[in-house]
Amino acid sequence: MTLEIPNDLAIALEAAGQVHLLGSWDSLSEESRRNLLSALRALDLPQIQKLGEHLRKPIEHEAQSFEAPMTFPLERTEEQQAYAQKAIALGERLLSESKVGFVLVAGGQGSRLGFDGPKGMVGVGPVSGLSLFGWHAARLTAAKQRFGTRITWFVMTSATNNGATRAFFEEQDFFGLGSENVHFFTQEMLPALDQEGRIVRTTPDELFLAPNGHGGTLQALRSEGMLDLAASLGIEQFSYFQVDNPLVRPADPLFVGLHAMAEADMSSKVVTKNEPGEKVGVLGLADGKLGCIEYSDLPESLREERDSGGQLRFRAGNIAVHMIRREFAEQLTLDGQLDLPWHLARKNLKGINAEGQVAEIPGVKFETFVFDALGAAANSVTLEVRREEEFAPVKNAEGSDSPASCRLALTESFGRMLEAAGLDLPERNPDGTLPLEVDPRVAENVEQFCETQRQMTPDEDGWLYR
Ligand code: UD2
Repeated sequence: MTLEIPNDLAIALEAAGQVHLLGSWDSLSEESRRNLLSALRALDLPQIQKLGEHLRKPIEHEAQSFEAPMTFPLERTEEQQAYAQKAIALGERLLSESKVGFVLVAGGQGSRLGFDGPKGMVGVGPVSGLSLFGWHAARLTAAKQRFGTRITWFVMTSATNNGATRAFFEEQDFFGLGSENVHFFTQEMLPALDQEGRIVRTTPDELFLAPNGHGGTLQALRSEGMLDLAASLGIEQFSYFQVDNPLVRPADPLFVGLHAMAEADMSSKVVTKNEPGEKVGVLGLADGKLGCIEYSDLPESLREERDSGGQLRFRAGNIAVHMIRREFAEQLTLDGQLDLPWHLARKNLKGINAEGQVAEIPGVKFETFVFDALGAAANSVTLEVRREEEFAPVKNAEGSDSPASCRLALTESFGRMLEAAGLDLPERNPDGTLPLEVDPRVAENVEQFCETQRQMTPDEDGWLYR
């Protein structure tokens, strides 16, 4: 018996303005019909209607007032130094009691990099070639060694890279962390729409789906059972970080402690913006609400404005590193209520047109952003950290924020460790990097490096401390 379009589905699609999806039905094979039906059944049509309404809305309301956030600065008064010491002690205790769980967001596609696979598989170790996932795992192993913390690692993937990510972790034997301590969860995918609000198809039986943005982490933690799991393990706080930055410190006792001492719901690390034109979002208050103000949303006069110390007033560059109280994530996602604003990315999408031909279709992808949850936080800490020590993201194939610039930043940070310990630096490679790598399990900063008595292991590609 040939498959036919169920009546209820046809009516629902018609009502939602999506009947074009059935346009090629008569020419589809049985298998394609089955595929299309299961994709259509999975759609949340009321939600898609809401997304369509966004397209028709006038340009979003622009904020009227902007304020810089209070930050816990790098240059500290004596009082702040004493406070930081207390925070470190508290952070170390919370880590040693395994009250912190680690959330890595790795659901986005590595397409901007031109890499065909999960971005976390990209190798950035200057000597070892260690992958981004491998760096994060090494930092977590280091935390296990330093604080005796049990590592619980929540890794968010999306349908685009879930299989490949899991396969890579298995192939790497979970980097020695134990498969029972690594919990994969997947974020939701959303259909992309054309400018009239119709769902784009990539083939006659496949919809154009894209991950719903890192704001989807919170809902996915809930719907995939991670919040319950965390509660059952006694985890009170989540340390949230992105896959693209191997310099991130997921287990930083100062950050954990400051966040906990302030009884904050959600906290952030920031780096000082290099210059007014640097295109990073800055943390700040827009109309009194804390969040990340996109470069393009900040009026030019404010982008340039300096405070009495001569520093940019809006300089708190967002590096997407947060502490999130577990109960805050629970409250935000209670009964599926999470209500983060939609951000629309308008792009030409490769899909099929009304005639069934492959074409570039002017379309829109919808995402929510995790930092929009800051606006709901009763308390929040903004901690300033050194860019050269904690931020070297891999975003582009070449130039700034590329694997090459990331490797350079890594070797510079290792070079500073050697210099502080009074050791000679090896000769630089032609690309300017040092043939040098310090495993995070040996040291993650100058102080730790100076305390170690490790010998360098010569490797065919350079010197490796491990
Ligand atoms: C993000 C921030 C920017 C700054 C910067 C720091 C936004 C809009 N901007 O820029 O303010 O903090 O990072 O590096 O976020 N991801 C998912 N699922 C998704 C989308 C993204 O897991 O649906 C992950 C992705 O794997 C990556 C991270 O989120 O780890 C950042 O995503 P991005 O590269 O799209 O963000 P970017 O570079 O525009």
